[in-house]
Amino acid sequence: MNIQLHQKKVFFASDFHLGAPDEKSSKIREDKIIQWLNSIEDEAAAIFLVGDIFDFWFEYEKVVPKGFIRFLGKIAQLRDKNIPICFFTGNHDLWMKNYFTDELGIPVHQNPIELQIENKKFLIGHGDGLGPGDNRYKILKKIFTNSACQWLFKWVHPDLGIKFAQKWSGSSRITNDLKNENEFKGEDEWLWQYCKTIQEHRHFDYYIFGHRHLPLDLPVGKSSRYFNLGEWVNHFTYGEFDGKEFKIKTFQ
Ligand SMILES: [Mn+2]
Repeated sequence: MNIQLHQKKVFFASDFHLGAPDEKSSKIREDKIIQWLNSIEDEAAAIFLVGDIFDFWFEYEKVVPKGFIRFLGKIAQLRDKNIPICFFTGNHDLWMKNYFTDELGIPVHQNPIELQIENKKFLIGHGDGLGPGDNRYKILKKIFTNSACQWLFKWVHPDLGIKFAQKWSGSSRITNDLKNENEFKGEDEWLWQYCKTIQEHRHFDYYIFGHRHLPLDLPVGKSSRYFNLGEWVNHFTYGEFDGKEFKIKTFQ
């Protein structure tokens, strides 16, 4: 995949966690996200939404979860203006299938993708399950992505299935994450380690990940950086690439 900028910019954001921790605060966040999308739409060459956009998402044969209607409307409007949008699944919404692709022409990536924008090489992904550690989650992810498990879950009535999933998600939810994970762990930042490992045999100018909920801008070797996009419950951070430089910015 190759993106031409034509004087425009590419934008990146992740971890909106729409739906969490409750409807009221999610609505306020949703409004803020729409304001951000309004503010960038005229200069957006493309928008990458890098996982955990929804705190829970599951696509049944004929049913998708209620809610987020203004966000979805805004996304649809941007697509109708022909602005490319890319979704990534995160660990909270890894059950996205082809709904967004069929309805809106938005590709949904389950794994990191390589991308060239102007003359810079990007590796972009949510970041869950990459690098060392996080072994409990790596086992869970095997279960969550198992097609037999998904098939079984799909036959639970959505009113029950979604309620159960939201309870579960609440136990690992952003509020918990932020309690324990809001501090920079130095050399133990496992996504940073992951970038360094990749960089040993391949070169990317920019490694862009979410999942960590902490905005980061760290060197990976001499001419390469790892950026973490932060999240939208407390930080309201996003990435912006103008063809020359990648920056983490805060939406006010
Ligand atoms: Mn997240």
